[in-house]
Amino acid sequence: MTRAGFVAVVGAPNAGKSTLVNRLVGSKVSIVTQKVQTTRFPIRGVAIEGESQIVLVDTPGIFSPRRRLDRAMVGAAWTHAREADQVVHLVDSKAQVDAAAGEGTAADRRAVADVATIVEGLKQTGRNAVLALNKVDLIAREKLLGLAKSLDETGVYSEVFMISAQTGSGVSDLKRRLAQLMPEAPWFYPEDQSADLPARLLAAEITREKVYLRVHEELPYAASVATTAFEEKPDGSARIEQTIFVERDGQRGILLGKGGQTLKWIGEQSRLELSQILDRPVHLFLHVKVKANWAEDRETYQDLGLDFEA
Ligand SMILES: Nc1nc2c(ncn2[C@@H]2O[C@H](COP(=O)(O)OP(=O)(O)OP(=O)(O)O)[C@@H](O)[C@H]2O)c(=O)[nH]1
Ligand SMILES: [Mg+2]
Repeated sequence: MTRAGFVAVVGAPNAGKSTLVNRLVGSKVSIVTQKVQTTRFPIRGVAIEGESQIVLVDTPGIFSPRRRLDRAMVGAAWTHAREADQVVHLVDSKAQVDAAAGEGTAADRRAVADVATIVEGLKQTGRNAVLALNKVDLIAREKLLGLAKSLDETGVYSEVFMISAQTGSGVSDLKRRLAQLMPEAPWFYPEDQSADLPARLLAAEITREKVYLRVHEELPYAASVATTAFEEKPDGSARIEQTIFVERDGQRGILLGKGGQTLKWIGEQSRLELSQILDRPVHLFLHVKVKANWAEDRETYQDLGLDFEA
């Protein structure tokens, strides 16, 4: 008898959702950065535990949407939460505890508001979620218990786990439990498949991560990446062409850097990781284009596969 099902991982920006999904899957399927709102569209990672296949949907952080893209991301996160067999609500416990003690940053206070929004949303969907208190490596245990208690009192959680997605602490217990919660069903994916993200999209995500790593101060969310060509060569290598879109001319200069050094670094890092992930030599060609308002642009959603209404 096998089991298989979908688990939506929801949570405020920066809670550690992508880190958790990568850890549960055991390989990198979703990019992780220290910036909020890194994940822009739902990414599926496939984890296996015993006879269970757990398809994890790493959703964009749920937050108060402003831009069109943000609204589409929030909508996608809730759609997945409603359709999944189980919902895991991941909470950055450090941010919650700091904000409660009056020591938090503005981002921590926003995270508290986001958690309240998610609790409300869960109440409305009328379903229980598994609560996973994350980043327990950063806080004292007694503070954690208070947080667990107050969240449990909302009545929307069926159970509580305390984990560190980063160190892995507590994650195998959570994984075993999710495996039990999956319905009896044949597996959805072959055993050796860990993600169902198309290679073009994954390749674009890897480059976007490098852009963020290198120029996140100067280009907050101002860049998007599209893979424009992806060819398998007869010699077993892959030839990938990508365009990085920025919103203004000045940002183009920042991305290129002095003598093109910044773009060169981004290309080199991305190429190294892509050849590891794709397990073959990669020839990567990056272009930079200015496209004002790409975040308001309809094509952006179609490219990302986000449902879009309104
Ligand atoms: N100390 C610590 N840091 C963590 C843990 N889990 C994640 N992080 C860090 O938290 C930051 C955000 O992690 P992500 O996995 O990108 O968070 P996310 O929830 O996917 O964020 P968005 O996609 O922006 O919504 C990164 O810097 C991670 O390294 C943890 O258990 N402990
Ligand atoms: Mg993420």
